[in-house]
Amino acid sequence: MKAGGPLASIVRRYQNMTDTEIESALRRGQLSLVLQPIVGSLSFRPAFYEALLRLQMPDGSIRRAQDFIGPAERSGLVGALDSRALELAIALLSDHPAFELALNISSLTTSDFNWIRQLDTLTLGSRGHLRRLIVEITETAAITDIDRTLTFIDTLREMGCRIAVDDFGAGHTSRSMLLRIAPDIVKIDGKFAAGASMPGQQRDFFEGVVALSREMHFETVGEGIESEATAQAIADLGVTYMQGYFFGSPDNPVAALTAK
Ligand code: G
Ligand code: MN
Repeated sequence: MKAGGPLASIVRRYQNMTDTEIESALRRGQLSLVLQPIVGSLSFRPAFYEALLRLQMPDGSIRRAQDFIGPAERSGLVGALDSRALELAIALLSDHPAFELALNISSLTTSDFNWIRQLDTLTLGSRGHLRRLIVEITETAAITDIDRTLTFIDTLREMGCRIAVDDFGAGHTSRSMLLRIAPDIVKIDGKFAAGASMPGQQRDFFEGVVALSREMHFETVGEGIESEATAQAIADLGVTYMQGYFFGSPDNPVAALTAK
């Protein structure tokens, strides 16, 4: 189809609409965090939660982060989104002293020291908050601007936060990058989960990451676990934690987890 044809105009309109909607959601406070449990592989009980951003549309429908982070990265709005997500996360840590949260940040934010300044301001340097915050970054983030990203990571760790590398193995997996980052936690991409219960490349990858992590004292999370059989197979491979629909939906409002 030639550029500027009917499809192009629909796509453009959709993206423009999304930008306006994101700005309006930011202004109106229509962003919120939902939580997905990450369970211990021995206890099968929640150890901490991943916070995921949701945007409420004027018609009441809810958009997931993956539907608006990409456009926001292209339009420059992602800094404001990550800043809002941080405010919400710190408020959650304040309201729920037993919670530990993993928060995703955009690959653009991993070189934005304003985000760290905001974290410092919001927590007033309180170690009690900072040590309950895990910052999830993606492998590709580190590759874009490695020196700045490593400084960003070091600063966060000095403040008491933990670092998780998200979706490890999803893209151009690089063990050397993982070793340079030396995260507290490696999250193994969900695409390897289903294959973990039988011999093959997926299980080999899993075993390799678990062995390396054990040697380097990184904790591990098996992502995308959707069945009991997969959960058992992945627990047997020796991961520290597990996450996926089998253990809990990524759509728990905080109230659902705290209501008795
Ligand atoms: O990239 P990251 O791992 O932060 O993305 C988390 C996303 O993974 C959530 O938006 C959630 O919808 C999705 N997710 C969580 N658990 C599962 C699962 O068991 N299966 C699949 N396919 N997706 C999941
Ligand atoms: Mn994540």
